[in-house]
Amino acid sequence: IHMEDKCRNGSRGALVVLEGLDRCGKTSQSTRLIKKLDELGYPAELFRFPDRNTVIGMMISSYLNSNSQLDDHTVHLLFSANRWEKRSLMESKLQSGITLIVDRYAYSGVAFSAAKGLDIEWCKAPDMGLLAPDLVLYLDISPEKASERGGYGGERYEQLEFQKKVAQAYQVLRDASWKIIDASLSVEDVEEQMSGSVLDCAKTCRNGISLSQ
Ligand code: DGP
Ligand code: NA
Ligand code: NA
Repeated sequence: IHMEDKCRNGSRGALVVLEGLDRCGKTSQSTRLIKKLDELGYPAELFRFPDRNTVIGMMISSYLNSNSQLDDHTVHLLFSANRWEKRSLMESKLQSGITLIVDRYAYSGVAFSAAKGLDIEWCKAPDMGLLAPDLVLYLDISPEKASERGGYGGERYEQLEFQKKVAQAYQVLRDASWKIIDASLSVEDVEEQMSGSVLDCAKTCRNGISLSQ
């Protein structure tokens, strides 16, 4: 996905994205990372997509809860619009030195829609121009193992066969810059795998070195 480089020089926060299947543990890890960064003197904030608090986010939430039906292309564009509506806020936070931990981003956008059979290039287009992450952490877990975790099956996409397709789509999107995390381990061990690279990333961005490109 072609996304835009951020501030080219000067100190700034890092844009760290967590991706993975449903129930891979992203949400609890994001919270832990924020706490760790804060403790070490790196101001950090959590962003989560979809952000269900906006008008667009409420439409998405209703769709995910199967309270409304939407065409696959339409919902794809809503998810993208939901990221666009936070773009300038994210940019100003990064510029003011805040590191952002982002629970899902454009990769989810492409992976979940490609899993439905939509054309992958079509899926990438609306997210072009969003801010490029400095670090992508993929919390790797098998669809089978994720499906055994508590709370599974509550929303539209939380079905084993569909998640298998999402996992395949993520594999196509992955590149060498992604850090693959074994998300089948304990919460502590997963955090241990992630925190070093997140701190390095925050430090590098604070020192004014751009990581993307
Ligand atoms: P979460 O709040 O992280 O559990 O996400 C809700 C569900 O929406 C989850 O099944 C993943 C899916 N999802 C997240 N972002 C996107 C997106 O951009 N497009 C599509 N189609 N699905 C998404
Ligand atoms: Na979910
Ligand atoms: Na989540």
